[in-house]
Amino acid sequence: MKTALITGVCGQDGAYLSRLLLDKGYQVIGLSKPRTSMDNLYSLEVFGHPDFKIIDCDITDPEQISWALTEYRPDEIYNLAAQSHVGFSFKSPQQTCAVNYGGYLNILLNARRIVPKAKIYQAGTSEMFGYSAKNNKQSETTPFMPKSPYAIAKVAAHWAGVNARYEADQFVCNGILFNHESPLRHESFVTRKITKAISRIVNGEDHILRLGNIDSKRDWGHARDYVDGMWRMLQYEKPDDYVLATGETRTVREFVIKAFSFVGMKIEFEGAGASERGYVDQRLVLEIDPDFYRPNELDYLCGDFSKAYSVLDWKPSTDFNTLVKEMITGDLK
Ligand code: G4F
Repeated sequence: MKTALITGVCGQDGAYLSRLLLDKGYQVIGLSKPRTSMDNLYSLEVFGHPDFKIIDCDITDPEQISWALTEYRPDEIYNLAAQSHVGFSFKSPQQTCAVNYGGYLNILLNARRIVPKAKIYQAGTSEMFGYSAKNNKQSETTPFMPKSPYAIAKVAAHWAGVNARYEADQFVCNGILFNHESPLRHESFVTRKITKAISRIVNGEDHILRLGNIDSKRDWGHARDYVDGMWRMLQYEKPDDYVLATGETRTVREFVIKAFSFVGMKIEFEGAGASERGYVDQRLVLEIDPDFYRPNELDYLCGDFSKAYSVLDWKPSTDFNTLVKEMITGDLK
């Protein structure tokens, strides 16, 4: 039986990846900061599985990481723990760096000493492309020019992993993942914020959806597909870096329109910029709130996943309509 260690196990990706690995017969050791909600693990029936164990562990603490690696000696390590909010990283760059880079170094360096043969997956991000992303599709060869503290820390972690292959012969794969969503997505991310708000409106609440930049474009896929890509990276004969994406991009506005359409509502927009409003049958349902604008917005992302397709036989299986429908249906329930 293989053992996988997953940091950030309580998040959306941690829950889907745990489910996938348990179904493949792995023992899964999940690390999570104390007092994190386990709702996602319950909803996928991960928590309570005989081969699943959860450990309180903050990746910024090298002692705890060292203990977990010594105790469980994993074959595969998936580093999903992160301060993953791009907007918040502008307010807290040092904490973001401490977790997203420093925490990862704790894993990489302790693994080198304790389990040198362990295969490591590092959760990188399309945010790393930053200024390079200009109406072109981004691939593994597109330069990283990060625009946020979040992305800067992720770029540092990416290169630490690449260098670990040469310095210490560690098997490290960097996933460069574009946005991936699901009904388990936290509502601090825009897609879930939208579907949750719409479900409240449908249920008769007097709720107004307040958003920032609704014209930024994102390449949105389903998290379930992306965790399968993570696993495939570690099964391939040699470590490498891969983009996982859908190759399609849409504005936040298009997501809003589509989500409203699934509940039989047509949203109409009036005004422009921070004064723009959205109405359904003349009822105000959406306002722009500049508090959600980012100091340095990355307003276009669209990924080229052809390397993952040709090497790993990976491709996304959930289209945009199905994703939005699954999310809105989940929230209506
Ligand atoms: O949903 P978001 O917060 O996701 P973002 O910033 O693209 O980052 C997500 O995807 C990355 C991969 O590309 C991950 F690395 C990262 O950890 C995270 O999972 O924002 C999406 C877009 C942005 O352009 C943002 O400015 O939506 C815009 N937006 C507009 N109004 C908003 C809001 N974002 C949030 N979170 N909240 C709003 O009210």
